[in-house]
Amino acid sequence: MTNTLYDALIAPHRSNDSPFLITDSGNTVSFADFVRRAAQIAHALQKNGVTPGDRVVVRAPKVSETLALYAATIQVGAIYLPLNNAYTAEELTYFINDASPTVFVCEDCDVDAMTPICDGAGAKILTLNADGSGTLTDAADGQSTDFETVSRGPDDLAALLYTSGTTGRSKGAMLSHKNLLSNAQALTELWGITSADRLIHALPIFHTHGLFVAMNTSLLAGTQVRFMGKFDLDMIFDEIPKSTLMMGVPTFYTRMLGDDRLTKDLVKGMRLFVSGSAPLLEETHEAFEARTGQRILERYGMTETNMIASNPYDGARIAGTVGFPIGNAEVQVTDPDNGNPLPAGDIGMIEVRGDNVFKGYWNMPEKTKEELRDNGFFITGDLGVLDDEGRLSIVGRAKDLIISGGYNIYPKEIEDVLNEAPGVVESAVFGVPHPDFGEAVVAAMVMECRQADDAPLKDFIAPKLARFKQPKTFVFLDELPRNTMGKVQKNILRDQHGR
Ligand code: MLC
Ligand code: AMP
Repeated sequence: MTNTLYDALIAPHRSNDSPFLITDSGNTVSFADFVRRAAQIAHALQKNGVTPGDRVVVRAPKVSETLALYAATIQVGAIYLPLNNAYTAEELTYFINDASPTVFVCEDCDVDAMTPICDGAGAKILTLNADGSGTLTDAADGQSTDFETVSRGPDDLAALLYTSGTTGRSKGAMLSHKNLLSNAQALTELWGITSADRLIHALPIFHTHGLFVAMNTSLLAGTQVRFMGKFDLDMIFDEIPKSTLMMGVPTFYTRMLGDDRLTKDLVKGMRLFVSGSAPLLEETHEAFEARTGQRILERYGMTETNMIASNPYDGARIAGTVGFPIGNAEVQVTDPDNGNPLPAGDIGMIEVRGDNVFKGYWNMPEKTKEELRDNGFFITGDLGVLDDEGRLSIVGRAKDLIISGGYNIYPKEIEDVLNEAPGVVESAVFGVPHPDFGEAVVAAMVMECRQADDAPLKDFIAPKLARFKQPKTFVFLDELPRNTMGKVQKNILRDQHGR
Protein backbone atom coordinates (compact mmCIF):
# COMPACT_ATOMS: atom_id res chain seq x y z
CA MET A 1 0.00 0.00 0.00
CA THR A 2 1.32 3.45 -0.79
CA ASN A 3 0.01 6.74 0.46
CA THR A 4 1.97 9.63 -1.05
CA LEU A 5 1.85 12.08 1.83
CA TYR A 6 1.78 9.62 4.71
CA ASP A 7 4.71 7.62 3.36
CA ALA A 8 6.87 10.73 3.07
CA LEU A 9 5.86 12.72 6.15
CA ILE A 10 4.70 10.30 8.81
CA ALA A 11 5.75 6.69 8.19
CA PRO A 12 9.53 7.38 8.31
CA HIS A 13 9.16 8.42 11.96
CA ARG A 14 7.66 5.17 13.23
CA SER A 15 10.78 4.38 15.26
CA ASN A 16 12.06 7.93 15.67
CA ASP A 17 12.19 8.62 19.39
CA SER A 18 13.54 12.14 19.06
CA PRO A 19 11.44 15.05 20.29
CA PHE A 20 8.93 16.41 17.80
CA LEU A 21 6.45 18.74 19.53
CA ILE A 22 7.30 20.71 22.65
CA THR A 23 4.08 22.19 23.99
CA ASP A 24 3.37 25.23 26.20
CA SER A 25 3.03 23.01 29.26
CA GLY A 26 6.53 21.65 28.64
CA ASN A 27 5.35 18.24 27.44
CA THR A 28 7.32 16.60 24.67
CA VAL A 29 5.72 14.40 22.05
CA SER A 30 8.29 12.30 20.22
CA PHE A 31 7.94 11.56 16.51
CA ALA A 32 7.20 7.91 17.34
CA ASP A 33 4.55 8.93 19.92
CA PHE A 34 2.99 11.10 17.24
CA VAL A 35 2.87 8.29 14.67
CA ARG A 36 1.31 5.94 17.22
CA ARG A 37 -1.30 8.48 18.30
CA ALA A 38 -2.20 9.22 14.68
CA ALA A 39 -2.76 5.48 14.13
CA GLN A 40 -5.08 5.30 17.16
CA ILE A 41 -7.04 8.30 15.89
CA ALA A 42 -7.18 6.71 12.43
CA HIS A 43 -8.92 3.70 14.04
CA ALA A 44 -11.32 6.09 15.80
CA LEU A 45 -12.15 7.85 12.53
CA GLN A 46 -12.70 4.57 10.74
CA LYS A 47 -14.97 3.29 13.52
CA ASN A 48 -16.98 6.49 13.15
CA GLY A 49 -17.61 5.78 9.50
CA VAL A 50 -14.85 7.75 7.78
CA THR A 51 -13.97 6.12 4.47
CA PRO A 52 -11.46 7.16 1.76
CA GLY A 53 -12.38 10.45 0.11
CA ASP A 54 -14.62 11.54 3.01
CA ARG A 55 -14.15 14.98 4.52
CA VAL A 56 -13.10 15.39 8.14
CA VAL A 57 -13.90 18.94 9.22
CA VAL A 58 -11.90 20.20 12.18
CA ARG A 59 -12.40 23.28 14.33
CA ALA A 60 -10.23 22.34 17.26
CA PRO A 61 -7.65 24.00 19.53
CA LYS A 62 -3.99 24.07 18.62
CA VAL A 63 -2.83 20.97 20.49
CA SER A 64 -0.72 17.98 19.44
CA GLU A 65 -3.83 15.80 19.17
CA THR A 66 -5.21 18.10 16.47
CA LEU A 67 -2.04 17.69 14.46
CA ALA A 68 -2.26 13.92 14.98
CA LEU A 69 -5.83 14.14 13.65
CA TYR A 70 -4.43 15.68 10.47
CA ALA A 71 -1.98 12.77 10.12
CA ALA A 72 -4.74 10.28 10.92
CA THR A 73 -7.05 11.74 8.28
CA ILE A 74 -4.32 11.31 5.69
CA GLN A 75 -3.67 7.76 6.90
CA VAL A 76 -7.33 6.72 6.46
CA GLY A 77 -7.30 8.25 2.97
CA ALA A 78 -9.76 11.00 3.87
CA ILE A 79 -9.66 14.76 3.21
CA TYR A 80 -8.65 17.13 6.02
CA LEU A 81 -10.58 20.39 6.30
CA PRO A 82 -9.42 22.70 9.10
CA LEU A 83 -11.43 25.80 10.05
CA ASN A 84 -10.57 29.02 11.86
CA ASN A 85 -11.40 28.83 15.58
CA ALA A 86 -12.81 32.36 15.35
CA TYR A 87 -15.66 31.43 13.00
CA THR A 88 -19.21 31.84 14.27
CA ALA A 89 -21.82 29.08 14.09
CA GLU A 90 -23.38 30.87 11.09
CA GLU A 91 -20.08 30.81 9.23
CA LEU A 92 -19.51 27.16 10.13
CA THR A 93 -22.93 26.22 8.74
CA TYR A 94 -21.84 27.16 5.24
CA PHE A 95 -18.65 25.07 5.36
CA ILE A 96 -20.41 22.04 6.77
CA ASN A 97 -23.20 22.15 4.22
CA ASP A 98 -20.77 22.71 1.36
CA ALA A 99 -18.22 20.07 2.32
CA SER A 100 -20.75 17.51 3.71
CA PRO A 101 -18.26 15.85 6.04
CA THR A 102 -18.66 12.46 7.66
CA VAL A 103 -17.20 13.78 10.88
CA PHE A 104 -17.00 17.25 12.42
CA VAL A 105 -14.52 17.71 15.25
CA CYS A 106 -15.01 20.61 17.68
CA GLU A 107 -14.74 21.42 21.37
CA ASP A 108 -17.34 20.24 23.90
CA CYS A 109 -18.55 23.83 24.32
CA ASP A 110 -19.51 24.00 20.62
CA VAL A 111 -21.63 20.85 20.56
CA ASP A 112 -25.02 22.40 21.39
CA ALA A 113 -24.74 25.05 18.69
CA MET A 114 -23.35 22.65 16.11
CA THR A 115 -25.70 19.68 16.64
CA PRO A 116 -28.63 20.94 14.49
CA ILE A 117 -26.22 22.01 11.75
CA CYS A 118 -24.38 18.69 11.71
CA ASP A 119 -27.62 16.68 11.97
CA GLY A 120 -28.90 18.52 8.92
CA ALA A 121 -25.73 17.73 6.97
CA GLY A 122 -25.48 14.13 8.18
CA ALA A 123 -22.18 14.74 9.96
CA LYS A 124 -21.24 13.05 13.20
CA ILE A 125 -19.78 15.28 15.93
CA LEU A 126 -16.67 14.22 17.82
CA THR A 127 -14.96 16.46 20.36
CA LEU A 128 -11.40 17.45 21.09
CA ASN A 129 -10.69 19.98 23.84
CA ALA A 130 -7.67 22.09 24.69
CA ASP A 131 -6.60 19.62 27.39
CA GLY A 132 -6.68 16.78 24.84
CA SER A 133 -9.90 15.29 26.27
CA GLY A 134 -13.05 14.61 24.25
CA THR A 135 -15.02 11.92 22.49
CA LEU A 136 -12.46 11.68 19.69
CA THR A 137 -9.61 11.00 22.09
CA ASP A 138 -11.81 8.64 24.13
CA ALA A 139 -12.48 6.69 20.96
CA ALA A 140 -8.76 6.63 20.14
CA ASP A 141 -7.55 5.57 23.58
CA GLY A 142 -6.89 1.85 23.74
CA GLN A 143 -6.89 1.38 19.97
CA SER A 144 -3.97 -0.35 18.29
CA THR A 145 -0.99 1.90 17.61
CA ASP A 146 -0.71 0.28 14.20
CA PHE A 147 -3.11 1.10 11.42
CA GLU A 148 -3.04 -0.28 7.92
CA THR A 149 -2.51 2.88 5.88
CA VAL A 150 -5.08 3.38 3.15
CA SER A 151 -3.62 3.60 -0.32
CA ARG A 152 -3.67 7.10 -1.89
CA GLY A 153 -1.92 8.35 -4.98
CA PRO A 154 -0.34 11.70 -5.82
CA ASP A 155 -3.51 13.08 -7.42
CA ASP A 156 -5.88 12.05 -4.65
CA LEU A 157 -7.10 14.85 -2.43
CA ALA A 158 -5.46 15.31 0.96
CA ALA A 159 -6.99 18.59 2.09
CA LEU A 160 -9.73 21.07 1.41
CA LEU A 161 -8.96 24.62 2.55
CA TYR A 162 -11.55 27.33 2.21
CA THR A 163 -10.60 30.73 0.94
CA SER A 164 -13.09 33.56 0.69
CA GLY A 165 -14.00 34.87 -2.69
CA THR A 166 -14.74 38.18 -4.32
CA THR A 167 -18.35 37.06 -4.71
CA GLY A 168 -18.63 36.72 -0.94
CA ARG A 169 -18.92 32.91 -1.02
CA SER A 170 -16.00 30.88 0.31
CA LYS A 171 -14.42 28.42 -2.08
CA GLY A 172 -12.89 25.10 -1.04
CA ALA A 173 -9.45 24.70 -2.61
CA MET A 174 -8.85 21.01 -3.38
CA LEU A 175 -5.24 20.13 -2.56
CA SER A 176 -3.76 16.83 -3.63
CA HIS A 177 -1.08 14.71 -1.99
CA LYS A 178 1.30 15.81 -4.73
CA ASN A 179 0.46 19.52 -4.26
CA LEU A 180 1.38 19.34 -0.58
CA LEU A 181 4.34 16.98 -0.78
CA SER A 182 6.06 18.68 -3.72
CA ASN A 183 5.86 22.06 -1.97
CA ALA A 184 7.16 20.68 1.33
CA GLN A 185 10.07 19.06 -0.50
CA ALA A 186 10.90 22.24 -2.40
CA LEU A 187 10.80 24.43 0.73
CA THR A 188 12.78 22.01 2.87
CA GLU A 189 15.54 21.93 0.31
CA LEU A 190 15.46 25.67 -0.42
CA TRP A 191 15.54 26.77 3.21
CA GLY A 192 17.93 23.99 4.28
CA ILE A 193 15.54 22.60 6.91
CA THR A 194 16.95 19.56 8.74
CA SER A 195 16.55 17.51 11.90
CA ALA A 196 19.14 19.81 13.50
CA ASP A 197 16.62 22.68 13.39
CA ARG A 198 14.17 23.73 16.05
CA LEU A 199 11.20 25.69 14.73
CA ILE A 200 9.27 28.34 16.66
CA HIS A 201 5.67 27.63 15.67
CA ALA A 202 3.27 30.38 16.81
CA LEU A 203 0.92 30.34 13.80
CA PRO A 204 -2.54 28.80 13.77
CA ILE A 205 -2.73 25.31 12.22
CA PHE A 206 -5.90 25.88 10.17
CA HIS A 207 -4.18 27.70 7.31
CA THR A 208 -1.59 26.90 4.66
CA HIS A 209 1.17 28.79 6.47
CA GLY A 210 0.99 27.13 9.89
CA LEU A 211 -0.13 23.67 8.73
CA PHE A 212 1.59 23.02 5.44
CA VAL A 213 4.51 25.44 5.16
CA ALA A 214 5.55 24.94 8.78
CA MET A 215 4.38 21.45 9.75
CA ASN A 216 4.77 19.51 6.49
CA THR A 217 8.37 20.72 6.18
CA SER A 218 9.06 19.85 9.83
CA LEU A 219 7.64 16.36 9.39
CA LEU A 220 9.57 15.86 6.18
CA ALA A 221 12.86 16.98 7.70
CA GLY A 222 12.34 15.55 11.19
CA THR A 223 12.56 19.01 12.75
CA GLN A 224 11.81 19.67 16.41
CA VAL A 225 8.94 22.14 16.84
CA ARG A 226 8.19 24.44 19.77
CA PHE A 227 4.44 24.20 19.31
CA MET A 228 2.95 27.36 20.87
CA GLY A 229 -0.78 27.73 21.48
CA LYS A 230 -0.63 31.24 20.05
CA PHE A 231 1.71 34.11 19.29
CA ASP A 232 2.91 35.53 22.60
CA LEU A 233 5.94 37.80 22.86
CA ASP A 234 7.10 36.45 26.24
CA MET A 235 7.09 32.89 24.90
CA ILE A 236 8.78 33.97 21.67
CA PHE A 237 11.64 35.76 23.43
CA ASP A 238 12.05 32.88 25.83
CA GLU A 239 12.24 30.45 22.94
CA ILE A 240 14.51 32.27 20.49
CA PRO A 241 17.80 31.35 22.23
CA LYS A 242 16.82 27.65 22.04
CA SER A 243 15.71 27.67 18.41
CA THR A 244 17.06 28.04 14.88
CA LEU A 245 14.06 28.82 12.71
CA MET A 246 10.87 30.89 12.84
CA MET A 247 8.01 31.36 10.39
CA GLY A 248 5.55 34.19 10.79
CA VAL A 249 3.29 36.83 9.31
CA PRO A 250 4.57 40.45 9.21
CA THR A 251 2.63 41.30 12.42
CA PHE A 252 4.92 38.88 14.30
CA TYR A 253 7.96 40.86 13.20
CA THR A 254 6.53 44.34 13.84
CA ARG A 255 5.46 43.22 17.33
CA MET A 256 8.93 41.79 18.02
CA LEU A 257 10.51 45.04 16.83
CA GLY A 258 8.31 46.98 19.24
CA ASP A 259 10.01 45.19 22.16
CA ASP A 260 13.49 45.98 23.50
CA ARG A 261 14.16 42.32 24.18
CA LEU A 262 14.82 41.80 20.46
CA THR A 263 18.60 42.16 20.17
CA LYS A 264 21.48 40.84 18.08
CA ASP A 265 22.66 38.79 21.03
CA LEU A 266 19.25 37.18 21.56
CA VAL A 267 18.99 35.89 17.99
CA LYS A 268 22.59 34.79 17.54
CA GLY A 269 21.61 31.10 17.41
CA MET A 270 18.79 31.66 14.92
CA ARG A 271 19.45 30.51 11.39
CA LEU A 272 16.40 31.85 9.58
CA PHE A 273 13.36 34.09 10.01
CA VAL A 274 10.71 33.61 7.30
CA SER A 275 7.82 36.00 6.60
CA GLY A 276 4.78 35.55 4.39
CA SER A 277 0.97 35.65 3.99
CA ALA A 278 1.00 39.47 3.69
CA PRO A 279 3.43 42.09 2.43
CA LEU A 280 6.42 42.77 4.67
CA LEU A 281 7.03 46.51 4.67
CA GLU A 282 10.47 47.58 3.55
CA GLU A 283 10.85 49.52 6.82
CA THR A 284 10.19 46.34 8.84
CA HIS A 285 12.79 44.51 6.77
CA GLU A 286 15.41 47.19 7.31
CA ALA A 287 14.60 47.75 11.00
CA PHE A 288 14.83 44.02 11.70
CA GLU A 289 18.22 43.80 10.07
CA ALA A 290 19.49 46.93 11.81
CA ARG A 291 18.43 45.51 15.20
CA THR A 292 19.41 41.85 14.78
CA GLY A 293 21.88 41.61 11.92
CA GLN A 294 19.53 39.08 10.24
CA ARG A 295 17.59 39.61 7.05
CA ILE A 296 14.08 38.20 7.07
CA LEU A 297 13.44 35.85 4.15
CA GLU A 298 10.16 36.81 2.48
CA ARG A 299 8.18 34.31 0.46
CA TYR A 300 4.84 34.40 -1.36
CA GLY A 301 2.03 31.89 -1.55
CA MET A 302 -1.68 31.24 -1.55
CA THR A 303 -4.08 28.62 -0.30
CA GLU A 304 -4.69 27.46 -3.89
CA THR A 305 -1.04 27.28 -4.86
CA ASN A 306 0.94 26.56 -1.72
CA MET A 307 4.19 28.52 -1.88
CA ILE A 308 4.91 30.12 -5.24
CA ALA A 309 8.11 32.12 -4.81
CA SER A 310 10.80 32.74 -2.22
CA ASN A 311 13.76 34.97 -1.71
CA PRO A 312 16.96 32.92 -1.78
CA TYR A 313 18.45 31.33 1.32
CA ASP A 314 21.94 32.03 0.00
CA GLY A 315 21.90 35.25 -1.94
CA ALA A 316 20.30 38.65 -1.77
CA ARG A 317 17.00 38.88 0.13
CA ILE A 318 15.58 42.03 -1.35
CA ALA A 319 12.92 43.99 0.50
CA GLY A 320 9.79 44.47 -1.56
CA THR A 321 10.39 41.37 -3.68
CA VAL A 322 9.30 37.78 -3.10
CA GLY A 323 12.15 36.17 -5.01
CA PHE A 324 12.13 33.30 -7.47
CA PRO A 325 9.63 30.53 -8.29
CA ILE A 326 9.87 27.50 -6.01
CA GLY A 327 10.34 23.86 -7.10
CA ASN A 328 8.90 23.34 -10.57
CA ALA A 329 6.54 26.34 -10.29
CA GLU A 330 6.46 28.54 -13.38
CA VAL A 331 5.42 32.16 -12.92
CA GLN A 332 4.19 34.43 -15.68
CA VAL A 333 2.91 37.97 -15.58
CA THR A 334 0.06 38.59 -18.00
CA ASP A 335 -2.04 41.41 -19.35
CA PRO A 336 -5.18 41.34 -17.16
CA ASP A 337 -7.32 42.35 -20.13
CA ASN A 338 -6.39 39.49 -22.47
CA GLY A 339 -4.18 37.04 -20.55
CA ASN A 340 -1.20 37.50 -22.87
CA PRO A 341 2.21 37.11 -21.19
CA LEU A 342 4.03 40.39 -20.62
CA PRO A 343 7.79 40.98 -20.82
CA ALA A 344 9.99 41.49 -17.76
CA GLY A 345 9.49 44.95 -16.30
CA ASP A 346 5.79 45.17 -17.15
CA ILE A 347 3.21 45.05 -14.36
CA GLY A 348 0.37 42.58 -14.76
CA MET A 349 -1.48 39.61 -13.32
CA ILE A 350 0.65 36.98 -11.59
CA GLU A 351 -0.14 33.49 -12.86
CA VAL A 352 1.42 30.24 -11.69
CA ARG A 353 1.60 26.65 -12.90
CA GLY A 354 3.27 23.62 -11.33
CA ASP A 355 2.92 20.67 -8.99
CA ASN A 356 2.04 23.15 -6.25
CA VAL A 357 -1.17 24.34 -7.95
CA PHE A 358 -4.46 22.96 -6.61
CA LYS A 359 -6.99 20.78 -8.48
CA GLY A 360 -9.83 23.30 -8.51
CA TYR A 361 -12.63 24.51 -6.23
CA TRP A 362 -14.88 21.99 -4.48
CA ASN A 363 -18.32 21.88 -6.10
CA MET A 364 -17.53 25.00 -8.17
CA PRO A 365 -16.56 23.97 -11.70
CA GLU A 366 -17.46 27.42 -13.07
CA LYS A 367 -15.21 29.23 -10.57
CA THR A 368 -12.45 26.75 -11.31
CA LYS A 369 -12.75 27.48 -15.02
CA GLU A 370 -12.57 31.22 -14.41
CA GLU A 371 -9.37 31.04 -12.36
CA LEU A 372 -7.53 27.95 -13.60
CA ARG A 373 -6.64 28.11 -17.29
CA ASP A 374 -6.80 25.04 -19.53
CA ASN A 375 -3.01 25.26 -19.88
CA GLY A 376 -2.64 24.82 -16.08
CA PHE A 377 -1.88 28.42 -15.14
CA PHE A 378 -3.76 29.68 -12.08
CA ILE A 379 -4.74 33.36 -12.07
CA THR A 380 -3.74 34.58 -8.60
CA GLY A 381 -5.51 37.95 -8.51
CA ASP A 382 -2.21 39.52 -7.37
CA LEU A 383 -0.48 42.11 -9.53
CA GLY A 384 3.25 41.84 -9.97
CA VAL A 385 6.32 42.32 -12.08
CA LEU A 386 9.25 40.08 -12.99
CA ASP A 387 12.75 41.52 -13.38
CA ASP A 388 15.33 40.40 -15.96
CA GLU A 389 16.62 37.68 -13.61
CA GLY A 390 13.13 36.27 -13.00
CA ARG A 391 12.71 37.80 -9.56
CA LEU A 392 9.09 38.55 -8.71
CA SER A 393 7.71 41.60 -6.91
CA ILE A 394 4.08 41.98 -5.85
CA VAL A 395 2.83 45.48 -6.52
CA GLY A 396 -0.86 45.24 -5.70
CA ARG A 397 -4.04 43.21 -5.93
CA ALA A 398 -6.59 42.98 -8.71
CA LYS A 399 -8.95 41.29 -6.22
CA ASP A 400 -10.82 43.29 -3.62
CA LEU A 401 -9.14 41.77 -0.58
CA ILE A 402 -7.96 43.01 2.81
CA ILE A 403 -5.15 41.14 4.60
CA SER A 404 -5.27 41.85 8.31
CA GLY A 405 -2.61 40.22 10.48
CA GLY A 406 -2.23 37.53 7.82
CA TYR A 407 -5.96 36.73 7.67
CA ASN A 408 -7.76 37.35 4.39
CA ILE A 409 -10.97 39.34 4.57
CA TYR A 410 -13.11 39.80 1.48
CA PRO A 411 -15.04 43.12 1.60
CA LYS A 412 -17.95 41.62 -0.35
CA GLU A 413 -18.67 39.12 2.41
CA ILE A 414 -18.74 41.89 5.04
CA GLU A 415 -20.81 44.22 2.84
CA ASP A 416 -23.37 41.45 2.21
CA VAL A 417 -23.86 41.05 5.95
CA LEU A 418 -23.93 44.81 6.69
CA ASN A 419 -26.45 45.43 3.92
CA GLU A 420 -28.89 43.12 5.70
CA ALA A 421 -28.77 45.18 8.91
CA PRO A 422 -31.84 47.30 9.74
CA GLY A 423 -31.64 50.86 8.40
CA VAL A 424 -28.72 50.24 6.04
CA VAL A 425 -29.01 51.63 2.50
CA GLU A 426 -25.60 50.45 1.36
CA SER A 427 -22.07 49.88 2.57
CA ALA A 428 -18.52 49.80 1.26
CA VAL A 429 -15.82 47.93 3.13
CA PHE A 430 -12.15 48.71 2.56
CA GLY A 431 -8.73 48.31 4.15
CA VAL A 432 -6.61 51.07 5.62
CA PRO A 433 -3.00 50.89 6.83
CA HIS A 434 -2.72 49.62 10.40
CA PRO A 435 0.49 49.61 12.45
CA ASP A 436 -0.12 46.18 13.98
CA PHE A 437 -2.23 44.22 11.50
CA GLY A 438 -0.83 45.79 8.31
CA GLU A 439 -4.36 46.58 7.18
CA ALA A 440 -7.52 47.19 9.20
CA VAL A 441 -11.14 46.86 8.09
CA VAL A 442 -13.22 50.05 7.80
CA ALA A 443 -16.90 50.17 6.77
CA ALA A 444 -18.42 53.23 5.12
CA MET A 445 -22.16 53.18 5.79
CA VAL A 446 -25.05 54.96 4.17
CA MET A 447 -28.08 54.72 6.47
CA GLU A 448 -31.76 55.50 5.96
CA CYS A 449 -31.44 57.97 8.83
CA ARG A 450 -27.95 59.31 9.13
CA GLN A 451 -26.63 58.20 12.50
CA ALA A 452 -23.31 58.20 14.28
CA ASP A 453 -23.93 55.19 16.48
CA ASP A 454 -22.24 52.00 15.35
CA ALA A 455 -23.49 49.89 18.29
CA PRO A 456 -26.58 48.43 16.51
CA LEU A 457 -24.43 47.48 13.52
CA LYS A 458 -21.85 45.81 15.75
CA ASP A 459 -24.60 43.85 17.52
CA PHE A 460 -26.09 42.79 14.21
CA ILE A 461 -22.87 41.42 12.74
CA ALA A 462 -21.53 39.85 15.97
CA PRO A 463 -23.18 36.44 15.51
CA LYS A 464 -22.56 36.42 11.77
CA LEU A 465 -18.89 37.30 11.30
CA ALA A 466 -15.71 36.19 13.08
CA ARG A 467 -14.25 39.01 15.22
CA PHE A 468 -11.19 39.50 13.04
CA LYS A 469 -13.46 40.26 10.05
CA GLN A 470 -15.56 42.84 11.86
CA PRO A 471 -14.80 46.46 10.93
CA LYS A 472 -12.52 48.19 13.43
CA THR A 473 -14.14 51.51 12.41
CA PHE A 474 -17.48 52.60 10.92
CA VAL A 475 -17.87 55.90 9.08
CA PHE A 476 -21.31 57.29 8.25
CA LEU A 477 -21.74 59.07 4.91
CA ASP A 478 -24.59 60.63 2.96
CA GLU A 479 -23.53 58.73 -0.13
CA LEU A 480 -20.68 56.59 -1.40
CA PRO A 481 -18.26 58.10 -3.93
CA ARG A 482 -18.86 56.55 -7.37
CA ASN A 483 -17.25 56.86 -10.77
CA THR A 484 -19.19 57.57 -13.94
CA MET A 485 -19.89 53.83 -14.35
CA GLY A 486 -21.52 53.80 -10.90
CA LYS A 487 -18.70 51.78 -9.30
CA VAL A 488 -17.85 52.66 -5.70
CA GLN A 489 -14.44 54.33 -5.56
CA LYS A 490 -12.77 52.62 -2.65
CA ASN A 491 -9.50 54.43 -3.36
CA ILE A 492 -11.25 57.70 -2.49
CA LEU A 493 -12.70 56.20 0.69
CA ARG A 494 -9.24 54.90 1.58
CA ASP A 495 -7.69 58.33 1.02
CA GLN A 496 -10.37 60.12 3.02
CA HIS A 497 -10.68 57.71 5.91
CA GLY A 498 -7.27 56.04 5.93
CA ARG A 499 -6.04 57.54 9.16
C1 MLC B 1 -6.89 38.90 16.10
N1 MLC B 1 -7.68 39.97 15.96
C2 MLC B 1 -7.56 40.45 14.74
C3 MLC B 1 -6.63 39.61 14.11
N2 MLC B 1 -6.23 38.65 14.98
N3 MLC B 1 -8.13 41.48 14.10
C4 MLC B 1 -7.79 41.69 12.84
N4 MLC B 1 -6.89 40.94 12.17
C5 MLC B 1 -6.31 39.88 12.77
N5 MLC B 1 -5.44 39.10 12.14
C6 MLC B 1 -8.55 40.61 16.97
C7 MLC B 1 -9.41 39.64 17.71
O1 MLC B 1 -10.61 39.43 17.06
C8 MLC B 1 -9.57 40.35 19.03
O2 MLC B 1 -10.51 41.39 18.87
C9 MLC B 1 -8.24 40.97 19.25
O3 MLC B 1 -7.68 41.16 17.94
C10 MLC B 1 -7.30 40.14 20.10
O4 MLC B 1 -7.36 38.80 19.65
P1 MLC B 1 -6.15 37.78 19.88
O5 MLC B 1 -6.54 36.42 19.42
O6 MLC B 1 -5.61 37.91 21.27
O7 MLC B 1 -5.10 38.36 18.87
P2 MLC B 1 -3.62 37.97 18.69
O8 MLC B 1 -3.33 36.66 19.35
O9 MLC B 1 -2.80 39.12 19.04
O10 MLC B 1 -3.60 37.66 17.12
C11 MLC B 1 -3.00 38.43 16.19
C12 MLC B 1 -2.17 37.51 15.27
C13 MLC B 1 -3.13 36.47 14.66
C14 MLC B 1 -1.55 38.38 14.21
C15 MLC B 1 -1.09 36.82 16.07
O11 MLC B 1 -4.14 37.15 13.93
C16 MLC B 1 -2.43 35.47 13.80
O12 MLC B 1 -1.90 34.47 14.31
N6 MLC B 1 -2.38 35.68 12.48
C17 MLC B 1 -1.78 34.75 11.55
C18 MLC B 1 -2.75 34.39 10.49
C19 MLC B 1 -2.19 33.31 9.53
O13 MLC B 1 -1.72 32.27 9.95
N7 MLC B 1 -2.24 33.55 8.23
C20 MLC B 1 -1.77 32.65 7.23
C21 MLC B 1 -2.84 32.40 6.18
S1 MLC B 1 -2.21 31.32 4.91
P3 MLC B 1 -11.41 41.94 20.03
O14 MLC B 1 -12.15 43.04 19.37
O15 MLC B 1 -12.27 40.79 20.43
O16 MLC B 1 -10.49 42.40 21.12
C22 MLC B 1 -1.83 32.37 3.62
C23 MLC B 1 -1.03 31.85 2.51
C24 MLC B 1 0.39 32.22 2.72
O17 MLC B 1 -2.10 33.52 3.67
O18 MLC B 1 1.03 32.78 1.81
O19 MLC B 1 0.87 31.95 3.81
P1 AMP C 1 -4.70 33.11 1.17
O1 AMP C 1 -5.82 33.16 0.22
O2 AMP C 1 -5.06 33.22 2.61
O3 AMP C 1 -3.90 31.95 0.90
O4 AMP C 1 -3.82 34.40 0.91
C1 AMP C 1 -3.07 34.52 -0.26
C2 AMP C 1 -2.77 35.94 -0.55
O5 AMP C 1 -1.89 36.46 0.44
C3 AMP C 1 -2.02 36.12 -1.85
O6 AMP C 1 -2.87 36.08 -2.97
C4 AMP C 1 -1.36 37.46 -1.64
O7 AMP C 1 -2.27 38.50 -1.95
C5 AMP C 1 -1.07 37.45 -0.15
N1 AMP C 1 0.35 37.16 0.15
C6 AMP C 1 0.92 36.02 0.55
N2 AMP C 1 2.25 36.19 0.74
C7 AMP C 1 2.52 37.47 0.44
C8 AMP C 1 3.69 38.28 0.41
N3 AMP C 1 4.88 37.80 0.78
N4 AMP C 1 3.58 39.56 0.01
C9 AMP C 1 2.40 40.08 -0.36
N5 AMP C 1 1.25 39.38 -0.35
C10 AMP C 1 1.31 38.09 0.05
